Amino acid sequence: MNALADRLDEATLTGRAIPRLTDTADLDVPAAYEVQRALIERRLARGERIVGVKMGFTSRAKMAQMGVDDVIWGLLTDAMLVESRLDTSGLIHPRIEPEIAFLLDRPVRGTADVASAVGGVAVGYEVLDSRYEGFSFTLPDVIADNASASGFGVGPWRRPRDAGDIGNLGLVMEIDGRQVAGGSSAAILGHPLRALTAAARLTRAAGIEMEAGWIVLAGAATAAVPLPAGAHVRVGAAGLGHVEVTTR
Ligand code: OOG
Ligand code: MG
Repeated sequence: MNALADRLDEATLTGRAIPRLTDTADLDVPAAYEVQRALIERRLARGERIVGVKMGFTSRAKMAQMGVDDVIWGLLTDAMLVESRLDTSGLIHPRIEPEIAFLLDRPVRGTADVASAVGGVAVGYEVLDSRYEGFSFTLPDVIADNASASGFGVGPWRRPRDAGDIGNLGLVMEIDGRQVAGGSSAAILGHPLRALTAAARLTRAAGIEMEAGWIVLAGAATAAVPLPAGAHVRVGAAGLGHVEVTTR
């Protein structure tokens, strides 16, 4: 596990893609999550802190884009949080996608009534950067690679009661004023709160407790698009406002 995690970690640090682990290693899903854990350990050893969970492949659009058909999860660290500017020069082949984000007000101890732990809802985005050549992978490969996590940003937090029903929100992503993706939050497992429940279930099964202050990305409702340098990206969700990022 450690040797595989080292390969992924080095690809992340150097910005150089590697062949898929499954080309040469026998890797099933449980083993892939062990590699993911070892990869996160390397980040923690460099002083990073876990700040949340990201869900992946919670919509058909994403599953179809990547040819994978199972919900996966990964961990977010403080170093991945993007303020409003992102230097893409150290990345391999970044992509960006719209997200719905939840902020937890209290720890989540079980899977019942996960919604009551939510203190905030926001529109967000995720920057993906698969460490694999050609952004191509099998399910165990992408799990080991921490679900392609690279960066993320969130817009203004709304209290859940002010956000209203988030089950069918229109999502729009623009790059330099041109719409590049659009969809509905209903595409996320039928309702983004289901992604939160799935996050609670899967992290719990892995012995991880979601803490107060953690952010959960529900998974993109649309396919991801290439993120160029020198671009201005704006992601909006009806009722949740906007979040913007400028790349260089
Ligand atoms: C894997 C990450 C998927 C999502 O929101 O579905 C994901 C990938 O597409 O490379 O973050
Ligand atoms: Mg995502």
